[in-house]
Amino acid sequence: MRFDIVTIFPAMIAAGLAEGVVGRAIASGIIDFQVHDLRDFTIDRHRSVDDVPYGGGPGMVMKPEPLVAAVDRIRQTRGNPGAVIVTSPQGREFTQRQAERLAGVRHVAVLCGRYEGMDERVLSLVGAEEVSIGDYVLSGGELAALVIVDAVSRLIPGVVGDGQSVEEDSFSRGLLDRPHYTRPAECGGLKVPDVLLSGHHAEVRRWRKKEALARTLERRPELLESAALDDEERALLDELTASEKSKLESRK
Ligand code: 4FV
Repeated sequence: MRFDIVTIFPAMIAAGLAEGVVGRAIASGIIDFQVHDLRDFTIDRHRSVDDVPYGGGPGMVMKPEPLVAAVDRIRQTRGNPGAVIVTSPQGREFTQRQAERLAGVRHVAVLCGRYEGMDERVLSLVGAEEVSIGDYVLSGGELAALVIVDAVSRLIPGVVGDGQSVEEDSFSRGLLDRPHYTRPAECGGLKVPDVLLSGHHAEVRRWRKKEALARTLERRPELLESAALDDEERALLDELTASEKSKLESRK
């Protein structure tokens, strides 16, 4: 998997990807990743990356020329990315599905916004898509770029040691994750559910499915509409909704 990140704060990106599974994947070469300092693509002796907004108003806007030049350079030196992303609150919501799509693209460039954002013409000039990591305003797109690179990298074979844990990830099947426990069996008076100490693998698997469904039903019921449930999960969900209904009935 190849990533190219364009930013005015290269050190922030390098630091954010230096540790953990992604850091190791970069060190081992599974992930080929390059950061590009936007100031290297400026055209004036002040290395300006921003300018005052047309029409007046507060703040500054990122100039189009350095961003276009940076993407041109990436295309010349690193090959044509399958996706060019601009991280911004105006973008399409970033989801696990989007992460899977980008993992399939194999080469992604990300342009990090700063100030009030980029000149709108950049999007069409470089053929970029806007992606948002959430409905809040960051001081820059770098943290969003790190979120995207991390979520996509985990899906690349060999990045996460035990591939199984990626398959069982939250949202990989559209459900919230089940609870996790480890030693000691009792902590602060709180016990680990007996089923997990039982050694009954089938019972454990059934309990974990039920817990993931119960959490999703309680906290994010809208996710159930698009979740890929197997027969056992559909039966468990029917049980859960039935008991929900009876609880509601009993309250009346
Ligand atoms: C953002 C988000 C975000 C907006 C102005 C950078 C900032 C500044 N990016 N998801 N939410 N970006 O807030 O992706 O340019």
